[in-house]
Amino acid sequence: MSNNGSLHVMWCDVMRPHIFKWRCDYCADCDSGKKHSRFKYLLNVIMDIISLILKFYIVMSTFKLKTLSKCEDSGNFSYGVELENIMGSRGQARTPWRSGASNGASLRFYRGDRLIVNVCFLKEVKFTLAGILYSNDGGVDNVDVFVNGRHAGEFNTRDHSEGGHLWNRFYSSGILAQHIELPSGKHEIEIKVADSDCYGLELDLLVLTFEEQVDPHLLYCDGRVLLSLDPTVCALHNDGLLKFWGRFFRNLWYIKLNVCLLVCFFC
Ligand SMILES: [Ca+2]
Ligand SMILES: [Ca+2]
Repeated sequence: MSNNGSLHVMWCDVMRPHIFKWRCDYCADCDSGKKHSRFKYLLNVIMDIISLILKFYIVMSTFKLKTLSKCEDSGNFSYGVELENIMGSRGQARTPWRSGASNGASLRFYRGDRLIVNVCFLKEVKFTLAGILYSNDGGVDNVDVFVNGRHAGEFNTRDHSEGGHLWNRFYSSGILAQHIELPSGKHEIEIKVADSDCYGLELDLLVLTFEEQVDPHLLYCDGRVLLSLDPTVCALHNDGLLKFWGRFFRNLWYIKLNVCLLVCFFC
């Protein structure tokens, strides 16, 4: 047998183990003394190496899954609600793309803006408002959180600026409220910007941590955004000119101003 044939036989002896079952035909050919071209031999070596890499990847993935299940065994089940999705499609003026944000986008909010997140449970639950991911580039903002109309927690954003670069850097508010017990049914979580600078802040993700696993498909029922009736100049600018005029007639402050101007005109 030629050197090439000896190599084939050696290869078959080494690779005969069952982890390379798909190569059995090739090895059987080798055993029978059938010669293969050098190209075919190298091709099979490359295929075996790719197979080894894939098997290694599968083993590592399995290890990761086990690590996750250990976290669940500790009794905590965390779920996140992407807050920009409640406003609508991503990439709009109020939902800018952010590479540093969860889901790749966040929700731009200003003083007086409110966000209603309705959550649904099939059974009684006990959970923690584990935090809200946010970004801020500018003055401090104050955010209140209510559960079914009752004040549950609040946080202040970091007061610093780097010329706009910090909008893509997201921080956690920290735990807002613990040991919240709610019966089955629909419940309301409200996030309100109690105060802000002109530029407001960006809300990214609301994180809830439960003591027992809940159905993630039923957790978020629906939500809505209630924009401030007294928006900051930055909010008006961000929403565009048309929305500006829409707000002009809805806004109480402007209505009062118009009434004063009319009174002055007729006097
Ligand atoms: Ca701010
Ligand atoms: Ca997000």
